[in-house]
Amino acid sequence: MKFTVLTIFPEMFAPIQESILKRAQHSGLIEIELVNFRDFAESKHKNVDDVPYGGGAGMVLKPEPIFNAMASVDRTGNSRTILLSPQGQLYNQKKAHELTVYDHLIFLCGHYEGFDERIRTLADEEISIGDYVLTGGELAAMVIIDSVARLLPGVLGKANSWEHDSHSQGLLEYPHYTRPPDYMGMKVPEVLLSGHHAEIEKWRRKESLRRTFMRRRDLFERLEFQPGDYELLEELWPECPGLISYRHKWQHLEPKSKKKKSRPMSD
Ligand code: 4F9
Repeated sequence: MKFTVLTIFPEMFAPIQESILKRAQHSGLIEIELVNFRDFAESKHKNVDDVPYGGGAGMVLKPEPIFNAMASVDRTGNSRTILLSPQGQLYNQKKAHELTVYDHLIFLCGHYEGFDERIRTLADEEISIGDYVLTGGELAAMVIIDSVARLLPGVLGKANSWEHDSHSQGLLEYPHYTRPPDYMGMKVPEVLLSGHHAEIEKWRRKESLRRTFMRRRDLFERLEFQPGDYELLEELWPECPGLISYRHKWQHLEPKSKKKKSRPMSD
């Protein structure tokens, strides 16, 4: 996948030239192209901003440099142009997966107090990474590039190693442990040392449900439970204050009791 970023601060993108994304670029899995739209400014002073019509504080990004920069971007592939702004749709893991279908993501990074409204017509969509204001769209573009790139086949070592990530099933991740089994009296749960894979999977699912309930009630309320969750939730509710009030949401998963039908004996 190719990522193109239109920014007046290309040097800000050093963090995504390291580690896993560095390797992914060297192996050709991703390409990151940085376009400095100041290079496309028309005035002799290369200014990219101007005072707002109607007055007011701060400067506004001019349309010409960004329109000219966009015209220089090769958009022959299946591309999507994204404007980063606090007024966009809220970003999440589902959205990251949705963006993996494109060959080319193009990011428009605003700065200063705002941008000329006509710049919005260049974008297919507008995304916010959270309800706060940044000094510009660059950090938001990096967040999206990082979270999308790691979902692409081959970027993380093993294919689909993101499947157990927090949020990928709408759940938070279970706790992880490595050696030693007892560190200063803090013990690794016995089941993880048992080698009993089915029991380990059940424990992990139960702890994911517990964590999601305790830490992210909003996510818990939107969960679609699986049949195997019945047993885990029935174990969990006596251990989790407040969970009992959600019991109606898993009662339909109660396994049908397999009563043996009484049938006439055939001697
Ligand atoms: C962009 C904030 C995306 C949150 C862009 C100032 C921004 C932002 N998500 N803040 N410019």
